[in-house]
Amino acid sequence: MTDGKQSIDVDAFFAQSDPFADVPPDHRSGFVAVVGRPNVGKSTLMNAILGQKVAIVSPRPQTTRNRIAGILTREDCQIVFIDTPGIHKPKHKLGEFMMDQARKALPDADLALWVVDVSKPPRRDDERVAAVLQAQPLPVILAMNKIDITPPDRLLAHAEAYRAQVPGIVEDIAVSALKHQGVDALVDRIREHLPPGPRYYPPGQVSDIQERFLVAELIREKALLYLQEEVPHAVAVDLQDFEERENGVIYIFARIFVERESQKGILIGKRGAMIKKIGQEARKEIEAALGRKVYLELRVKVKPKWRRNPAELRRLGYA
Ligand SMILES: Nc1nc2c(ncn2[C@@H]2O[C@H](COP(=O)(O)OP(=O)(O)OP(=O)(O)O)[C@@H](O)[C@H]2O)c(=O)[nH]1
Ligand SMILES: [Mg+2]
Repeated sequence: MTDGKQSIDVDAFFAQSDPFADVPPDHRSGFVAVVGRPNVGKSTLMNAILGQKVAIVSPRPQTTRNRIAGILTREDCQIVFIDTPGIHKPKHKLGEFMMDQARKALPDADLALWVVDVSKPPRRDDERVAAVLQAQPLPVILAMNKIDITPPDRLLAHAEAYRAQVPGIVEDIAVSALKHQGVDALVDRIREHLPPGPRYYPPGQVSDIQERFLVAELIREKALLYLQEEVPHAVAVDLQDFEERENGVIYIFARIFVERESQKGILIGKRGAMIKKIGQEARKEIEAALGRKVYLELRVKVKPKWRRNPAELRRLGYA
């Protein structure tokens, strides 16, 4: 190297930097569709598996509206989980979109992870899920969630009732996504049912979602958390502006849609108290997620029947 140029061993360079090259011979990989009725803890479980919040979570049913990929990379496997909206009987076009999202996750998957709330016996929506699963040739793993609130005698009876609904269940396992019980064991069982395969994504990638989507979702999550009854379901968040200002602060402006004037009143609250609380809580979490200081401005707008309006749904990414 007397001429000052460095020679590079090209093969060694690529072997080192190729995130896909370095997997052991027993490496497995595949796609897992996470399905179940609303509110059973699908998104909580996916987040627990990933050790990171990728999908929003709330006590209201029908929180998740889109398919969201969460990617778990371990030394011995890479599993792409597809979180889906809870399966239910749709009442409007938004609901139809959500069901479509749930169903579309299955044909591309290697395995279905059926999440149930084992503290309760199966109900009508669980039967809907069972029917969807039975129409697929996929192996099914039953994740019996919420064992932290399930008395042991009920666990046995309910487990039996859920198992009876889908003959193709290859494994069942009791977990608590909230308390992180049984989650690692569940991943080990999932891995066993996946084929040998490479990494599809670089190890650092945890999801397929964009920053803007996450921001809008975190705002919606806080609205879901603090609002009551039918209002949460009428909420959509339309991110209008997301830009870095000269002082390094990220300025975000979002419109929150509701369907009626009465809902707007509830969302704003007495002297703006509710929207302020939603904004404050959302801002804290957005700042943590982006690792930046955020200025968040929210405005509420009435969009009558947006959940039935194809053009609005398209604009909001629900089509
Ligand atoms: N006690 C208990 N609660 C849980 C557990 N897992 C989830 N939850 C709660 O159940 C509620 C629903 O959780 P989500 O993860 O949003 O449920 P989901 O199945 O994704 O719901 P949709 O997106 O509406 O289909 C939230 O209040 C969670 O905190 C658990 O293991 N134990
Ligand atoms: Mg969800």
